[in-house]
Amino acid sequence: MDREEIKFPAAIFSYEDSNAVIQSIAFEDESLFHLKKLKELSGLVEPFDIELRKNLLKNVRLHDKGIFRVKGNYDEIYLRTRKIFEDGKLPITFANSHLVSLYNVGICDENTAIVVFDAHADCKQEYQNKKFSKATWLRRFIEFSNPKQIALIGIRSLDEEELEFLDENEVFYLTSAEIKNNFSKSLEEFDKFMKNFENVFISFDADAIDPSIIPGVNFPEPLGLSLNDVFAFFELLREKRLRGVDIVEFKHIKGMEMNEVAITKIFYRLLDVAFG
Ligand SMILES: [Mn+2]
Repeated sequence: MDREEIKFPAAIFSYEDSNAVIQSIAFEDESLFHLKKLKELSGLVEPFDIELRKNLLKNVRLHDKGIFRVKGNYDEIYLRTRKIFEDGKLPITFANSHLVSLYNVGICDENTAIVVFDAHADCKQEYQNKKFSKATWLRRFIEFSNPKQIALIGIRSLDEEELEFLDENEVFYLTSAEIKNNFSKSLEEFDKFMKNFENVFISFDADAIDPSIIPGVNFPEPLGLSLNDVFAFFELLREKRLRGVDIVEFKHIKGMEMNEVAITKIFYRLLDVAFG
């Protein structure tokens, strides 16, 4: 597996001294470009947050392992994530494809909620003749694990079969419209769901956010969440132990920095939830 030594400017710690470790996964050359742009433009974001009156990275010691080009052997993703986790550090994976989450959630025990922010349910039986893809990964996971561990936040694009599958398996979900129309009730329901778990794994698809804020995604869907919406959900996770984070499906748009700035803000906010 090839590796490129390109790091987030904020990742200034050695592996040994770190408490959070970033790995980026590129399945093809194009995503390598998007990952590089994210790292470069993340430098535009001020880690100090005026609303919370603190530096979001104050207690975070970030290490960046660089960008891995993965061809075929996806188990390597899981093995590397598990190693970071077993070393007592928070594994954070950036990738253009949501498929990485299928491998990374392998580190979750039954006491870990898997919270997926996404416009899509990713529960298709097959996608483009593939059983393992960004549009099928959550169905594959549910087929061999406990669907009651999953919370799907912000969905608004799926087909009848996917909805049937979610309902049959009693997956907890909140649609984007439900969240918009009844914000406090949605937070309450999510809080109740989280009461069953001590730990949390977050799989964050950038298209959960409205494309007027993050247009640089593979499958843009209107009527999405705002950054403040998702930050309110994050706030309910402060008492939990964060086991892992995936941030996926984003891409660079030429001449535009907003995608990367918004994603970095989400990233820093999650780090503060974990360590702040
Ligand atoms: Mn999606």
